[in-house]
Amino acid sequence: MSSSADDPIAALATPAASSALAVIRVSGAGSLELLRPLVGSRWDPASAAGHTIHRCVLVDGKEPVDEVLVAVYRSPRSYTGEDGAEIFCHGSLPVITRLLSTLGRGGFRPAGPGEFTQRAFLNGRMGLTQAEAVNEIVQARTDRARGLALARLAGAIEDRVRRARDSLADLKAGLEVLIDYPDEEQEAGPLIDLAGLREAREALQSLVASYRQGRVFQEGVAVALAGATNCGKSRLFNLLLRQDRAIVSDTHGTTRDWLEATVSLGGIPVRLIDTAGLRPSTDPLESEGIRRTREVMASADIVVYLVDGTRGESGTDGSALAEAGSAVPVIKAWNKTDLAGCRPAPEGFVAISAATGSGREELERRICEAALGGPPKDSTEPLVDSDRQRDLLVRAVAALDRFEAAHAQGTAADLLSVDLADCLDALGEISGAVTSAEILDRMFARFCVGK
Ligand SMILES: Nc1nc2c(ncn2[C@@H]2O[C@H](COP(=O)(O)OP(=O)(O)O)[C@@H](O)[C@H]2O)c(=O)[nH]1
Ligand SMILES: [Mg+2]
Repeated sequence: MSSSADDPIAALATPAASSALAVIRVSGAGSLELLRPLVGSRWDPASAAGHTIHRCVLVDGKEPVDEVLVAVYRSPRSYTGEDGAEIFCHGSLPVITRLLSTLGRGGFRPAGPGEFTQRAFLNGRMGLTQAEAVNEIVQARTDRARGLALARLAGAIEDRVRRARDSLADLKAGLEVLIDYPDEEQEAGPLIDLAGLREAREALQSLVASYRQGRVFQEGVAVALAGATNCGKSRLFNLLLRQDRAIVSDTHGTTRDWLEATVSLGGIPVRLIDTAGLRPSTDPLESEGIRRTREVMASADIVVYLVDGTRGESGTDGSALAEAGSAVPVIKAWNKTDLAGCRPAPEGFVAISAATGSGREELERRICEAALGGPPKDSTEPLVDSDRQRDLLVRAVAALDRFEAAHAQGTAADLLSVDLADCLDALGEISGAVTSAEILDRMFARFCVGK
């Protein structure tokens, strides 16, 4: 993919599957002229105004292909900043395939992944963190992840980075004065505003710290439910899913394979895994199930380990807990607290009843905290999701730390300005003010085609 080109491109923006409607997007210099022979003779796309919609039959040569709506966009008031259109056609695979091949013969090149958004960035329609947010909102799996991505799309991160960058650029200008007129300091007082620098550092560091939570809301976590046979794993699985998925039975060893389903807990996409119960077994099928349970427990992000409170903790529980606890965070739950024969939950266990649902909120809160590595941040705080952004933020903060240390040692202004320049470069790369074609190509390659 060439990142400077504005040649006409086309791509399907909706899934290649049968649906009521599909949207095909075209963009690039001359794209409206290229549409002219495809729309019949009733109107001329090349002379249509921007933000107008036209109903027509698209033709392949003389043969009609589909009746469609064409939304026309004019540069620069379009998503990409170029002339372009969105074609709303019927969502059948034959229609989609035929229209794409017609457009291809008509002079449009198939777009690469993220190419529309890449052009939007290159044409100044959005900053790089917003371009990344476009992909994040497309990939969001919970309502919370959607909200966080939308805030980034609106510029939540862009704004913070720009503010820090502006104040550091002022600082750099002050330093430059010191370099050019070294005697100025005595007369003008210190030109280095350390308070402003620290404030910028704080703001950037808090974005770095938000990365883990940002990732968790976007990527989600795998949570394995484990424990002895009949402790209530499958019933808890169904309770957390709010749906009867797993077979619940008082026959020991009912669940043999593991089952999984995705649920949103506190806005985090959680892949919940119900496993075969742990107990010594001579049944080869059950033993295989138990072997898989151990694998799932070791590879999960979090293990919820259940103990049947009417039976208490066994030796098997003790060794399984020790094994899992050395690898992943374990939340211990004491189940069946609704039964009269249930013993009080020991220290360190969350008391729950998979039957009545009591203790569910506390268990869900503990799962979220374990996933986020602490209590969730205030929902108005922007969270960084991109590892590219995080790495650059870390670089910017490290440069500021070097600056402060060097300043404390009385280092000369021209040397100090090197650290500041490094910080400003890193911040410039975050929003894309400073960037290379190679970085852009790598970033947009992760997008879907049509975005
Ligand atoms: N009273 C009560 N019964 C439960 C509770 N949790 C599970 N059970 C029962 O315990 C038995 C085993 O449950 P199940 O979920 O299949 O256990 P698993 O082997 O760990 O998956 C079933 O009869 C469930 O109805 C609970 O919290 N309270
Ligand atoms: Mg089960």
